Amino acid sequence: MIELRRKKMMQELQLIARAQSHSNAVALRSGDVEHTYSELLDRSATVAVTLLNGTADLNESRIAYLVPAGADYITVQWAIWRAGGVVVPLSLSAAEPELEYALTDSAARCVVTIRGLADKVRGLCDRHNVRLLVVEDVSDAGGGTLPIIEPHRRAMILYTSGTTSTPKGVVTSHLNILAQIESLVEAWKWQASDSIPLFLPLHHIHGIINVMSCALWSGATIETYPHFDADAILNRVAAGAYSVFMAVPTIYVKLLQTLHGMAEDERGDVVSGFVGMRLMVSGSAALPATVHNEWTALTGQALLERYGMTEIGMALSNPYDGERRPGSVGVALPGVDVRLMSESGVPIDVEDEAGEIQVRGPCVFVEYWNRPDVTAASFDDGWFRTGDIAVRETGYLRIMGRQSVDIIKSGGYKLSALEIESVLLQHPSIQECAVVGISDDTWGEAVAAAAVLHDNEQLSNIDLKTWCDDRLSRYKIPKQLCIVDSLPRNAMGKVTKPDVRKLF
Ligand code: MLC
Ligand code: AMP
Repeated sequence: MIELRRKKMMQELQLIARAQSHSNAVALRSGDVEHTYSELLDRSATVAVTLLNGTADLNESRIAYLVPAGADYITVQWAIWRAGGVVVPLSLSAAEPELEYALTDSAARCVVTIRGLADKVRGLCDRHNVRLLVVEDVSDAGGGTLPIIEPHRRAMILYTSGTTSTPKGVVTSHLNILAQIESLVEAWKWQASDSIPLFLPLHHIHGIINVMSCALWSGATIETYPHFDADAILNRVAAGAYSVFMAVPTIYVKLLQTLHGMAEDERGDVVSGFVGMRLMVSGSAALPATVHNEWTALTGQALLERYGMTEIGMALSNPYDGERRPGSVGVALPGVDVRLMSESGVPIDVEDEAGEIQVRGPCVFVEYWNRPDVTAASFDDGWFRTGDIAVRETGYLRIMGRQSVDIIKSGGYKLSALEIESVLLQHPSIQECAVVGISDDTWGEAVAAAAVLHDNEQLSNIDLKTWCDDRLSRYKIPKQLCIVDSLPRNAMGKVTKPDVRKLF
């Protein structure tokens, strides 16, 4: 019997086998409702059988899902994996063209959603002949066999904006995901007794891997929020509900604003809640040293800043034990090789010389979906080229900037100036435009657009925002618009983005 059970465990994906070992522990709390690991596993097996629809294995078919954080999200993610599919999480804030792009680019076979969101995707599914499955409608048909999934198989596609005008699908295997989780669990000492709030979006690696998957791997408890809600989160912090906290720098800026606006006794309770945590992490964008220091002064907690990317998981981290240096991203995480490469293609082994961060190891993604040329160009002799520039200062890496002027990091989201420009150019009044990121105390960088209009046309920022609403996620919409007679260009006729920035 035990032998049989062990054999079954070995056939399961490791993430699922780990969840089985946590059986009756609380995996998830959403409001007043708690879900054990066993409940999520049972439900995911039922949804997996429904997804299989009589077939033996989804064989890496892409299954997209539009599901808010909560029991259904985990159920659906595990179900797709257990049925042999590749998960394609969709953004809850995406506009219809963005959803359509993810569906068609990944050639998704099915979209799974909840009743409350079905209308958002029904038309798209009909148009593209994609099966629509509403998770609440799945009932237990009794039994069914799940396939054995080899860990080298593809597991996930996350869409990332960058140096191309359309987002790229970053493909990771089960092995990649495992390596990403195990590295963080070891470095940050995740434990079954941990409890963490989850308010980050679940179509990006920060929320999916660093928060959700590491917690579930460890047998810890996740408390989900439908969206970032500073007051609700701080209430639970004051109640001592969490041992670990992970957020992007913008969230720490917003929490500081909320804390400063509180009455002193109320703030005291919240600060006690933060003081009691064993770990607070910041990442996805540069944490200004001023914010780091202000946070420590107010809460006594030294934020642990780390650096990562969709393509590689997390690569660098300040230490769990030891100096956490403001403005620095620390050293390579366990199992990750990191090097700095000079512009002339020579690895840098001295301090204080800037070079590109390149990363190697089992955490590094498989490929960009259907883009073999872009994938090949992203590697240098087996090392992934991040496009981020850093220097080593007394052992720790400090991020200096990015190679591309077309990447903008706003509130932790990576945005492509080229993608936003290509949408703005569809506006009937816009003849030419250039999108840049401008420095912003809250967002890190804010999206700004300079535009040349067709003759006799006028365009206000408000009108542009309204027009963009159906076409772009709201966080991509320019916060500033500057109408100009012509865009600044160099002698070759190329728009000079540093000069565009000076317009704002
Ligand atoms: C919201 N808004 C933004 C924005 N988020 N504008 C620019 N940039 C953003 N990131 C806009 C909304 O459109 C709205 O404008 C207004 O701000 C208020 O919206 P909100 O929804 O109330 O904002 P809020 O809930 O406070 O959201 C802020 C946030 C969110 C920081 C919680 O942006 C967020 O969750 N960011 C995290 C993204 C993330 O997980 N990145 C990780 C990528 S992985 P209007 O005009 O419409 O009213 C990665 C790898 C790694 O980077 O290393 O981790
Ligand atoms: P994404 O492509 O959305 O996964 O974002 C990855 C990018 O976020 C990296 O290439 C960096 O530019 C940026 N990033 C992540 N963490 C940090 C950090 N701690 N400091 C500065 N930039 C960061």
